[in-house]
Amino acid sequence: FHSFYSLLVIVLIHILSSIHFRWEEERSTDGSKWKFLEHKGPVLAPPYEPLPGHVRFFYDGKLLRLSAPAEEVATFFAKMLDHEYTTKEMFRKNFYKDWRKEMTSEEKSKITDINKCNFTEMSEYFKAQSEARKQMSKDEKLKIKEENERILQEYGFCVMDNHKERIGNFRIEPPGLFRGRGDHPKMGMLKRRIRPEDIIINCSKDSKHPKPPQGTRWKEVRHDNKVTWLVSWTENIQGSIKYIMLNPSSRIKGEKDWQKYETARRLKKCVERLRAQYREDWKSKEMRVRQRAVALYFIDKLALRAGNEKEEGETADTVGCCSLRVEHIKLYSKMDDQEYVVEFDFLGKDSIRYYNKMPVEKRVFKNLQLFLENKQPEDDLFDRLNTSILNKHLQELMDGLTAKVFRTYNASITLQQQLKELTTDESIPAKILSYNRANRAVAILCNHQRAAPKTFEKSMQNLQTKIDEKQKQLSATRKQLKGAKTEHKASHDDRSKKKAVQRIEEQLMKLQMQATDREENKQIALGTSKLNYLDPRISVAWVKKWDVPMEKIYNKTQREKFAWAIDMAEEDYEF
Ligand SMILES: *[C@@H]1O[C@H](CO)[C@@H](O)[C@H](O)[C@H]1NC(C)=O
Ligand SMILES: *[C@@H]1O[C@H](CO)[C@@H](O)[C@H](O)[C@H]1NC(C)=O
Ligand SMILES: *[C@@H]1O[C@H](CO)[C@@H](O)[C@H](O)[C@H]1NC(C)=O
Ligand SMILES: *[C@@H]1O[C@H](CO)[C@@H](O)[C@H](O)[C@H]1NC(C)=O
Ligand SMILES: CC(=O)N[C@H]1CO[C@H](CO)[C@@H](O)[C@@H]1O
Repeated sequence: FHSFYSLLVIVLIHILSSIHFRWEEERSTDGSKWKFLEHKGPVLAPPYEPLPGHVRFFYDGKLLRLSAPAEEVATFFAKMLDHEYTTKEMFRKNFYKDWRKEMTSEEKSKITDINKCNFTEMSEYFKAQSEARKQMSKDEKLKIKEENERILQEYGFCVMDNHKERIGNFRIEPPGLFRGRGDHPKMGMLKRRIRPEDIIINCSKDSKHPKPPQGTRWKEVRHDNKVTWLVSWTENIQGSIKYIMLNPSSRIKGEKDWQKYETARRLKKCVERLRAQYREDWKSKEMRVRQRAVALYFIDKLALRAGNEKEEGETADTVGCCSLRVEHIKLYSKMDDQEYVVEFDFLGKDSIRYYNKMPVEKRVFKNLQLFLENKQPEDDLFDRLNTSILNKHLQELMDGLTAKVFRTYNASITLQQQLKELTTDESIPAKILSYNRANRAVAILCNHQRAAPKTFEKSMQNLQTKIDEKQKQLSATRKQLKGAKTEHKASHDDRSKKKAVQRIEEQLMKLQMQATDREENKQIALGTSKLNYLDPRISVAWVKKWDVPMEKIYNKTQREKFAWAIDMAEEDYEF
């Protein structure tokens, strides 16, 4: 009898440990090994539809009929005519250069000056079209919706092993003009149409391969189960490879996301050791060790990028920590009432300017002086360092460590600290304002700036009008309440007026919070940090603790992406 029980226990232990083992194994594959993958391929951009005859293009005041290829590229410009971009020298120059490549030789000889081109009618035509779309009847709108749903059902899902998974963005971007962020040197260039011949498909050998449109062929069909993309191609502007992958809400993506934040959590545990180490290294006899240690200090304290992590276009002169040049920093042994101040000024990722003044420790300052000695402005600040050396060093310090992990760690811990500091038990709108402020602190840290939206002033005005109206309504209702009191009206009437005042006060407060939020957010982009750097488990825990509706913090797409964290629900989450 006894031996039966011990046998049972042994069997149970065995089963449990194998479950545990299987779970571990699944995690360690980092989600990117499938056995079976079947999908329908991408949805290509619709072909170009030539303009109707009554839409004319004028060159130097004279009517000119363009060939279809030249006309198509001209329409890209016309569609953006109201946008500030088309007034920028760089944009116009790049556009014109690429446009000429599409012209017939006759067009090339006629059109010699972009300033003599009149795109007005084209632009008006597209504006009228978009207006017409807005005015469409319910039935027409429904038809479009149904068609989109049909396409989603056909192309929007794949089968990966035994799961049906949503595909991320399965539509290939239509051709157009490249914008880029900031003052990107390639703005205005022609982003080419992607043809089937440009596209590589990755799927299982034994699956139904996606069919290219009739009369065309894919560039290649691969069967590589180590990658998670289904479709890839190379875009012509930066030469970067684009992918169609699974939707962020899919199992595999969720696991990757989870792992990223787990790595940041591991950094939290050992960051003090790393700091002690780099401080020690500031005193090293070896120059390369000192440089590495100062660079690491910048990455830790300023959340700088390592530099050329991704290949930027060769002309975009953007800089990260390792590629800082002498001209990008200035040293002040005293500035205002601070000592040892470093001033940074350079173009970072996406050509966004990074400007910051920061007091540093004396030893860092002395080291920087040393690195600057006998150098020209265009020389490298860290001449004994490059990204691969730094990354290798980070790997040695902690498995999986990169400069990005420091950003994730700092962003997440800053969010948590800020939330703790700012949130008070007030109304829901006040809590949301606190959350957005915490998110803003992180976005500033990560240098996620944006130009104030064009519509900013207008939308602020609208909001202010609403506030003024509410205020008027409030004082009117208050007056009524007072009048009722002096007239000793029935107490029932009194109570409902009091309620009305309260309700209006709440609405007014909500509007005022919105206005503050929008004003503070004028030049800051919250989306990037929310999506890429903030551990969603912090936000989820905060939402639960303070009883804030999840949809106030995450919109639908974000809720899908962070489903793994929302489901996980760790109470009282400590990062
Ligand atoms: C451009 O063409 C439109 C008519 O299509 C005309 O009204 C406008 O004056 C033209 N603009 C210039 C600068 O010639
Ligand atoms: C995060 O970055 C800021 C500066 O950008 C720095 O002052 C702070 O020490 C960092 N915090 C942590 C915990 O790394
Ligand atoms: C970085 O520097 C090391 C050593 O000087 C060198 O071997 C390596 O090729 C460099 N890597 C890059 C990407 O420049
Ligand atoms: C959610 O917000 C992001 C920006 O943070 C935006 O790009 C996206 O379009 C929004 N999605 C929906 C469904 O509103
Ligand atoms: C078999 C094969 O070539 N697979 C490729 C699928 O795409 C990735 C990314 O380009 C490549 O690394 C694989 O080699």
